[in-house]
Amino acid sequence: ANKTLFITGASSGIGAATARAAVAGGWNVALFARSEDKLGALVDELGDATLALPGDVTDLSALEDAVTRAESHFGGIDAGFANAGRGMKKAGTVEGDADDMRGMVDVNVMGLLWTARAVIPALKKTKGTLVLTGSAAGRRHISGSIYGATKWFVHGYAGNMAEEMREWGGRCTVIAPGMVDTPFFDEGKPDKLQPEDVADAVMHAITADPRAAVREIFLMPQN
Ligand code: NJP
Repeated sequence: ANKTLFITGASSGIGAATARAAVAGGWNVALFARSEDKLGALVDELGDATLALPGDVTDLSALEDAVTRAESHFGGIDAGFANAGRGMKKAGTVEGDADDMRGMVDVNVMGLLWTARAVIPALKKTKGTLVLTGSAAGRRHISGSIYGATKWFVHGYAGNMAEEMREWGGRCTVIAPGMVDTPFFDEGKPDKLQPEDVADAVMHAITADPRAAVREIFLMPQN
């Protein structure tokens, strides 16, 4: 039977590109994000191998319901991709909008933890792989203090989870991309990764031979 990947932030950018790559590789894909219309368009494009599961990653019970639906629809979940994230226009501790700051921590930190909490029981049944979208900004210090700090959290969590999941045969990968050409950054820097480059890295992590744990992939634009 085909394997199944559960993706958050599936409606756009890296998540949508990963859904396309996974379907092309023979996987089923459960698509979780808030934008129902965009998930619907992706299901129209990719067909029966996909399932739209609209919801917000800050809502643990919405994630748990989505995982239950994906498991019963596809017969199991072999990999999870906690990828939903948001940035801030002004990310300074004092300059940034207070509600934006709270919202970003809620999505990038709590949303990631809720995704892991919801999907891990399913991954335990398949000895599956959890992939997290970190960032180059979670591997080095940048100006824009809060966004980078949320991504340092992702990297710290990923290392601990790799050890924790190994106890039952699971794997955890964190992907640290530099700038990617998605709606996430509106400023026009010329040299960026394409979302397909990150999708390739995710596919590598989840399809690696079970004896190999791909713990971290650091991906930068070459030019
Ligand atoms: O951005 P974009 P990316 N609940 O805006 C979803 C990281 N990253 O693909 O809910 C559920 O195209 C949103 O869906 P919707 C970045 O930090 C990027 O670039 O429908 N989903 C959409 O599908 C993030 O972790 C760069 O609005 C929520 C997706 O998140 C990841 O890559 C560099 C949500 C965002 O798609 C994907 O971002 C880097 C919520 N509450 C790391 N809030 C880069 N682009 O340069 C948002 O190092 N989403």
